[in-house]
Amino acid sequence: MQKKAALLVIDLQNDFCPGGALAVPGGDEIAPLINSLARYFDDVVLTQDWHPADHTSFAANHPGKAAFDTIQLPYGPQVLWPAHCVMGTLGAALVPGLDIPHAGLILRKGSHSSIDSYSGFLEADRATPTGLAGYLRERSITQLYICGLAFDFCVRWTAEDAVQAGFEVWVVEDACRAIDLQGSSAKARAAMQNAGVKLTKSQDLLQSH
Ligand code: VGL
Ligand code: ZN
Repeated sequence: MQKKAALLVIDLQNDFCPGGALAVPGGDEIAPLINSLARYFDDVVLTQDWHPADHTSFAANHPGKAAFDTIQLPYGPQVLWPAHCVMGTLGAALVPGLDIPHAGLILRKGSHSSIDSYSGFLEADRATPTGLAGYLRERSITQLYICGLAFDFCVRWTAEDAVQAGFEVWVVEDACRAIDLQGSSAKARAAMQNAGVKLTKSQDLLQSH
């Protein structure tokens, strides 16, 4: 079978960059590198975290709770975040430095009020698919290179679900940045490796082309 690879760029949005509502340290640094990587791929998918204002992941929607607390929801534990990536706002927009005009799909996720979705494939109830696996399969894509924000949340969940969905998966570590909440970055690395995700560096990817 022919191997065809796509690049997934996760949540490169203003709110995840310094000055944004849920800033990831160094989040603004990786756009130029990701633009360079994207030139090696015919198929590029961008994801956008895209929440309604009443989203269940926002601390402000849970009286008495604070940002970064964890609560129990019907589908399991949920970290509460500052309100971020509210659909249609400037904070939810892709960062202006992203320059990938040939990206074929912008996939929005996390748009159901009562379910979060770190993963680009499956929402946090672990039952509601976004349609991304079908899109990729229909285009005969078997390999995925994943980069973006945040390494320890949306990149991690997307990568693990991608392996589950049957893709061969690499995370390009230097083209990611992490939130690093209570060791979540190291935990994410170990969990991804356990799940069969390969960690790589942009240099290795660029050299192999
Ligand atoms: C993300 C926390 C909440 C991410 C999204 O893109 O990693 N993290 N929503
Ligand atoms: Zn979110």
